[in-house]
Amino acid sequence: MLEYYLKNTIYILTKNVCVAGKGAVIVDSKNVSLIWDNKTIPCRSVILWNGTYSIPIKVENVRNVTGLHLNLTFDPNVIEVVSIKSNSNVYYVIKNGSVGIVLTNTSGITAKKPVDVANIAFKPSNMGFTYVNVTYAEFSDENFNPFKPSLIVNGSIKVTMKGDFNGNGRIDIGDVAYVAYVVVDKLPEDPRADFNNNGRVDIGDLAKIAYYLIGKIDKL
Ligand SMILES: [Ca+2]
Ligand SMILES: [Ca+2]
Repeated sequence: MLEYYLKNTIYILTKNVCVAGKGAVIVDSKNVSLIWDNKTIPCRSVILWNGTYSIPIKVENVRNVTGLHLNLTFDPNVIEVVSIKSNSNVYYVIKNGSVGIVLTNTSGITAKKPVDVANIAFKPSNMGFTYVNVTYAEFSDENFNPFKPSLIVNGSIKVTMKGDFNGNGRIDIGDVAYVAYVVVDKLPEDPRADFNNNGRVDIGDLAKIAYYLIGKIDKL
């Protein structure tokens, strides 16, 4: 029993969260995309700049958890946290760069494998990178005694501009050249460069970013 609890984990946005293909490609007039940086699986969802999106807070290896108290921090210059959603009873307070969360579950949360306990709804604020760190976490067990998770895995969110492959915050000739290299297979396939949404990076995508750079088209 004790060993079971020793392995319990809380985490945000690990490699399991963001699978390839999550989030259909959606492009808005500002040509801005948001990329979830999960470190191991490339996830290149392009989403609306002014939309609201969510990342899950997950737990695993827990049994009969009756409550959870969390504090998260993030860079408010990169994202704005809008709300915390959960199927459990949830209370939260959003401050500048942090969010405090209390949730209770009168059925008890039991999970060997990762399950969502809440979702962080956020909007991108600016291009950039932010960690989403768990700075405090405590569970309540079936006897209402608090205990700490044995492992905490922090998350991160990266907001980038669509087509900015060299990461300098603007579309430039370097980005166009990058696509040219992908098209001729001198660089690996990169779904971020599929601007015409036909499932592959081809000459049409190269033409699109080239025309965007010289102003023939106004949307990538
Ligand atoms: Ca660039
Ligand atoms: Ca294409």
